Amino acid sequence: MGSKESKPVESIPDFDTPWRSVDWTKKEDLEEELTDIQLNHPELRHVRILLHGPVGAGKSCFINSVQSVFKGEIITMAGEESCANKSFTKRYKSHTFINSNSETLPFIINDALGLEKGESNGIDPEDIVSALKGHITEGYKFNPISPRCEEDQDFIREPTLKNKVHCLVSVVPANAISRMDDSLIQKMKYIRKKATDLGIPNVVVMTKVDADVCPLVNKDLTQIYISRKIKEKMQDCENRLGPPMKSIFPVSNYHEETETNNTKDVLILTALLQIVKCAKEYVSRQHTTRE
Ligand SMILES: Nc1nc2c(ncn2[C@@H]2O[C@H](COP(=O)(O)OP(=O)(O)OP(=O)(O)O)[C@@H](O)[C@H]2O)c(=O)[nH]1
Ligand SMILES: [Mg+2]
Repeated sequence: MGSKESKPVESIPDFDTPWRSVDWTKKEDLEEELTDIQLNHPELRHVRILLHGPVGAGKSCFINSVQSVFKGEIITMAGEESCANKSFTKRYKSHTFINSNSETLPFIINDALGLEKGESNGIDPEDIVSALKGHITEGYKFNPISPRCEEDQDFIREPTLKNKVHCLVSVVPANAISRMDDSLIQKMKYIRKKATDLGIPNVVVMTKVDADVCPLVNKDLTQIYISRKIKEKMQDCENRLGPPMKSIFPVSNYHEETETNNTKDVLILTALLQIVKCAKEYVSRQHTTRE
C-alpha cells in the first residue's frame, strides 16, 4: 500500500526580477505628464472618470489618495468608512483636483455608491449604467430600491460629452477578490460589459495590496512586482472579472498614514496616468467621429 503521508506543500517562490517595471524615481515626471495632458477638445476641460466597485473597496479612499499625492499631504475630501456593510458614499459626486501650484488637473473623478452582494441589495447596476451615459445629475442621492428613470425630474435626458463618463474604473480590493460573492462579480461584469458596448474604456484599480495579502509587500511596497501573491490576486481579478492583466493596476491607498510617500505616490500616479490616457483616447474618438 502506498504511503498516505502527504508531501509538505512547497510555497512557490517570488520572482527574481520584477515582472512589470516601475521607475520609482519618476514621480515628478508622472505628475507633470498628468498635469500637462491636453484634451484638444473644444467642449472639455476635464475627462470624467467613474469609480465603481463593492462597498468598502476603497473608492473614496482612492479619490482622497489622488488629491493627497498632488498636494503632498494627506487630504480627505470624499468620506471614507472603515466597517460599513452598506455603502458609506450615498450621492453621485464629482471631485476635481488641484496640484501644489493650485493648477486644476484635467480630470474629474466621480464617486458613487458601492455595490452589494445579492440580487436586490445596494445600488442598482442600472444607475451606474445611467451615470456612464451621462444621465445622472451631480449630487443625486442613489435610491437602492428603484434606479433612476427618464421620468425623474433631474434625469439628464440629452447628455453632452461633458456629462458622460470617459473611463470606467473598477475598484477591487486585493484582500477580498478571491472570496467575493459571485452575485457581486456578476454586477461588476454587467457594468463593464455595458461600458464596452458604449465604447467606454475600462481599467481596474486593485486596492489594499498592503492588507495582509503578502508579507513581502507588507514590509516593502517596492516589492509589489516581485511578489507572486500579488500577481496571483491580479490573475484572480483577470479570471473573475475579465479585464486583461495590462489593464489592472495595484495600489495602496493612503488609509492610515499622516504623510505621503514616494512608493505609494508612484503606484497611484501610474494607475491614474493610464486611466486618464484611456479617457483622453475615448474623447478624441468622439471628436473624430463627429467631424
Ligand atoms: N489597508 C488598506 N486599507 C484601505 C485601502 N483603501 C481603502 N482602505 C480602507 O478601507 C475602508 C473603506 O474605504 P472607502 O474608501 O470608504 O471605501 P468605498 O469603496 O468608498 O466604500 P463605500 O463608499 O462604502 O461604497 C476605509 O477604512 C479605508 O481606510 C488600501 O489600499 N489599503
Ligand atoms: Mg465611498
